[in-house]
Amino acid sequence: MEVAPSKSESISIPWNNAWLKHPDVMKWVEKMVKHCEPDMVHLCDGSAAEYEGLANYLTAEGKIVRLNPEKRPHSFYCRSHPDDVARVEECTFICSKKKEDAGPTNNWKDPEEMQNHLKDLFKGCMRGRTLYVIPFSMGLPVSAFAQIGVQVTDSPYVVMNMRLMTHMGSQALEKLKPNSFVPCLHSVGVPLKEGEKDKMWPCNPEKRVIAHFPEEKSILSFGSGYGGNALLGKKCLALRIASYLGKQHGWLAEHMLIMGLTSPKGEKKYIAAAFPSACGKTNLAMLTPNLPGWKVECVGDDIAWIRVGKDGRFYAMNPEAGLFGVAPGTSMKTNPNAMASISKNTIFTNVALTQDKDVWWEGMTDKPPAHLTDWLGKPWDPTSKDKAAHPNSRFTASIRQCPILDPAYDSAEGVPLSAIIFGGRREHTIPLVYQSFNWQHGVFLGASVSSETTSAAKGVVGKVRHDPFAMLPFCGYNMGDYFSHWLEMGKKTTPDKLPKIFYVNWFQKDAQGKFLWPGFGDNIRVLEWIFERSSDKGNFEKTPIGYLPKTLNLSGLDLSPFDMKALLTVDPALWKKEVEELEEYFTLFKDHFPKALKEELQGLKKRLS
Ligand code: OXD
Ligand code: MN
Repeated sequence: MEVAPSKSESISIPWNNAWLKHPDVMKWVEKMVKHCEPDMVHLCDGSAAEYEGLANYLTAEGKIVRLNPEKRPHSFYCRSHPDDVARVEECTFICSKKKEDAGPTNNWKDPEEMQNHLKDLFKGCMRGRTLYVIPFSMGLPVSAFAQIGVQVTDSPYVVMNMRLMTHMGSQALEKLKPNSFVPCLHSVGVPLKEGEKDKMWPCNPEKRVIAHFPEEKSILSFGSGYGGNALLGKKCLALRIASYLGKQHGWLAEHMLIMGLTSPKGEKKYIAAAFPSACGKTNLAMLTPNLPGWKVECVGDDIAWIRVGKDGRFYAMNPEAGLFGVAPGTSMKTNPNAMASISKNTIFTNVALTQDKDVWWEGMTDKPPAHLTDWLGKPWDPTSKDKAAHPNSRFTASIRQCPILDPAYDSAEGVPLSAIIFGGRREHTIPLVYQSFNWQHGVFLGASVSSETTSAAKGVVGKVRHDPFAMLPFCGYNMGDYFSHWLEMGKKTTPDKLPKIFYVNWFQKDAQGKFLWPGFGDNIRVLEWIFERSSDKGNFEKTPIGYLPKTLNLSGLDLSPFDMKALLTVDPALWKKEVEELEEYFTLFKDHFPKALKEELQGLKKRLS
């Protein structure tokens, strides 16, 4: 087969002064251009005009739809390929030099082998396309803790999303120090032949690979254009690479929301909470309290970088600039603040389209509007079992649009944490809320998180799996060493300065399969107890698994005492099974499993017997 000569030989990259200050980046980009062989190169400045230009281009190509400006100003709608709708954990690799350093919960490939494989895949992969160069900062560029990445991609949709999700453009370049950027190479993996018409959503599912090289701080992603697979600042940099950096330099990169909580007396505390994907972090981060006088403000809804501050307290910052939330289930009832955040300037992917060019998804309203087009682009039949929106359909919007954005989002240091919450989606066994006895026991609670799988990742939905610290898909090194790192972090300060650790489960069901707890705005009742307990106040009773509330503030809530009792029960028989399960799971980590957590497991066993 004859291969046409590459146009990239004759490409001149339009370097300007901002880039000329970064010869290391220029050299890397030149290498990528030569290898990927695009037809054109665009250096992104992150401006509104650039965003507008890309939106116009994709609209003209029919790849995105401009929504009705009267309903959803300056917003866009996009449909992905049906096989490119979620993170693909089976194609995600940690390529540390030693397999042991990736640990038993990550897919591992030898870095050299993976580089060779990817070298072949990326060769000429951008033919017929434009290569975009995106400088971006995770963390406010003014923060000493920011990490600067440079993503090369052939997806203009990814560029648009990166502008909302990261601090992108010249501001990131200005902050960049020599030889310190994280190179992030991404391609949808579909080169075009001369004159060939592009697909609506080009992707290459058979060859998908998302590879991380923690020791050399780089990321390569091939074949997917969706979410965490393609917006490389988010899961790849701010969690997998950052967790490795955190282990090296004494900090934590976590899959956590950060919220400010002000009591009716005007006292304010910050709380971070880790839940697996699609388990309600965005809803909790923006909660509208059902108890008078309480106020919630949102610092972040997905990722927290946590360090010990000069005063010995733990400080958390949100490295992201946007919200990439699951749309189904989001409504004026469940999360009015999220609905306000996405009322304009938003990109919607894989939701349903209304006749008057607005968006809809399951749970947005009780009754669907007539004549919807579903996420596959077909007229939707409301009587069919098929969903109009994909369960992992998403909205992308700047976090600045959140009406309850906490002013301390702009703090370069982050916010001091009073409490850390872990949680999962479990039908039984795990009570509504309990508190750890101390930091070490709290680390044990984090290591014990398990949850039903959701559609945020490709695969079976609803199966309970262990997801320690809600980091199973996001930890960039050996999870056993990660447990030790958490234990070490607890020794960096005095116990009185450590955030208190809690575990919650909003998802218990009764025998008929009905949720016992109303959740959403009523979760403030649990937060109130956590708020009190984080200052060693409030009621509690000691149980084998931790401190449980004797009561919660249920004023104004119609909940039967029978259900309340069930929500706060520790059933020894179920817990014995839970512990057996955990003991079996922890053997996976062999000698990387910390002794202190073995002691915690034995202690729990003893208390239950
Ligand atoms: C996400 C996820 O997109 O966790 O935040 O999958
Ligand atoms: Mn997430």
